Amino acid sequence: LINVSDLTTCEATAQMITKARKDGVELFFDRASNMKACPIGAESACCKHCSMGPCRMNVNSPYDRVGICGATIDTIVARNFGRMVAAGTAAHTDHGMGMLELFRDVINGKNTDFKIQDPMKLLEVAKALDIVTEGRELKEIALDLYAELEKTYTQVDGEIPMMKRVPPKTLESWRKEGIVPRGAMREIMEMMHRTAIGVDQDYENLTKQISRTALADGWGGSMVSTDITDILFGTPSPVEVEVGMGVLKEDKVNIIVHGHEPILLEAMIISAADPELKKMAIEAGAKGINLIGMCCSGLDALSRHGLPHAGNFSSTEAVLVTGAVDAMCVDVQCIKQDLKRVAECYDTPFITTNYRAKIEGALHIQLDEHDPLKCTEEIVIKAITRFKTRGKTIEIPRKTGLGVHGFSYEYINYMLGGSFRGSYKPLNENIINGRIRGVAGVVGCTNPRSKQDFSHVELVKELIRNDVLVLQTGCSQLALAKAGLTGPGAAAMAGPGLAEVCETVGMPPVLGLGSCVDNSRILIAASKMVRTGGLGETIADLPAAGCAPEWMSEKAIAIGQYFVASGVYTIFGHTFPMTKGTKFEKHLFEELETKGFGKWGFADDPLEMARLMIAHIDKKRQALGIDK
Ligand code: NFS
Ligand code: SF4
Repeated sequence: LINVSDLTTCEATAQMITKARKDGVELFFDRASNMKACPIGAESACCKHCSMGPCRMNVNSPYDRVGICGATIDTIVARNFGRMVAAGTAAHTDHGMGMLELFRDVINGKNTDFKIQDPMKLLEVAKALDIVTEGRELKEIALDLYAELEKTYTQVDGEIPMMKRVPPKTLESWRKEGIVPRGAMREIMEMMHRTAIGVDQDYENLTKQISRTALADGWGGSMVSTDITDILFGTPSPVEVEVGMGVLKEDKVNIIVHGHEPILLEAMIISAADPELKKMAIEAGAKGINLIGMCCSGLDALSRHGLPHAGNFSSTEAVLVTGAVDAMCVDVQCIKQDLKRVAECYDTPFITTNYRAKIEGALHIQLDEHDPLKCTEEIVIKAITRFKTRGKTIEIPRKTGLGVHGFSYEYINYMLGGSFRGSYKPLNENIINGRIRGVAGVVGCTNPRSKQDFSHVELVKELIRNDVLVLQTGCSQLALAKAGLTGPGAAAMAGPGLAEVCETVGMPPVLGLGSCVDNSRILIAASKMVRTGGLGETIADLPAAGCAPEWMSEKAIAIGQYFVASGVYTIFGHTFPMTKGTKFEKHLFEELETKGFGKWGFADDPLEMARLMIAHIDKKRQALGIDK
């Protein structure tokens, strides 16, 4: 067995891996060390798109053969990459579509448990999409907004609505390249079609559709999801939150919600506050109900309501090992199938709630969008019952990280500009005068094939030390939160320029923006920076870079590609689904930049990631003539 200290830098997770080994319970860390990655698959050099194959290429000499149909290595790697982007885009857009349907049901009174919490944001998004708002009822505007946003998914021709928010020069370059998305369903369908046997066999042409599909995610499905969720449940503003397994309470009924669509956790918040259920919990001997989020659903509720959060993707099995979880309920995405078995080992009820994501043998309680509390109340009751029969072997790691989260792009405006929905001018000015060297997005998953949290934390430390302001989302944000770097105190670790800005404004140098779909907040922030002026005309001109140091999901590849297509240099860590020395590699890693897009990068070491990002930021500063 591998040393626990080589698997994670999260103390709580380390403690639970040790306990699980003692308890004889296998976790995914140990499976990852036992499962050797296939060297051909790791470089994406195989194809199984038809039954003449599967065909394997030679990664050491990629051009020495072709597939049975004649497909070259570039075709094979590009097609595989395209299908990853299609899958990732499908995940984010299906999630966004779900939120949009909920919005429609709320406006039409089909769901009465929720109501519109941020009408101001509703008006703002409507105005951005040229919907008339003057002298009209909110409901009328909302219905128009629904109809407009539905096009993000279903439109077959034309440009998706959010293209109106793209900086004009960036949009112009997309039009020239023919990559403006029409509608997500159309783009995903075409991507799947073009990557089938015998269709698109030109890696440059495939790359165009790969970009178009990814843009339908970032500026489409994900962006709609973020905006609609803000409208329904409130736009985040800074809130102090405790993160880490120490948020579990020995004397309370602990319920964990893990997954991605905010509806389950929002409904759970209502049920956990229900006086009758609270009374039931107290009668069972508990001091109350302790609701906790994990992964992206948790990040949504953490940003909006300051709900405590137990940790990221690599800790979802480990948290069950505490024995203190009285129920874990899940919806879609990043739900490891083995959670069911680990939960069973500790007598924790494990419940799936979305018909799209059942787990063989697991209890399923369907959440009905029109009556969501029926499902969540049943889960709370199950958790209370389990609390009553809890075993004695509970072990809760003490450690938590206290930090500030919930930085929407609107709030960044307000914070730096002085008035709510004010301006990005102060941010741009601080970049131009050099106090802030540039902006970095550090995002994405954790992965058991790399030491949990390590690269996220070391990379961010190095960036802020060099005066780079860091924006965060996803499991990466939680890594930094647990490490205590999301509080204002972290300014002490920042370079002198960034520290000065942070102290003046009273903000941390690391701004947590929320879940993975909230990467769209970074796109809007970038767009505002361009529109504000002084930093070039396209997103590609900004002194900015992105990184997902420990990525694992296809969703991450879709996100990376929409950042690259939007103009951002994007580095992925530890692995990359690419055969080295191919033309497709050169295309993604070099040529796209010469066409005015961003480009992909790869690095294994966090300091190397930081070096590449800072060098890129400096290159952009130089091009803007602000390198002093
Ligand atoms: Ni993003 Fe959220 Fe985490 Fe990765 Fe999974 S939870 S959507 S995919 S693992 S950051
Ligand atoms: Fe092989 Fe071509 Fe079939 Fe792929 S599509 S499995 S390369 S024959």
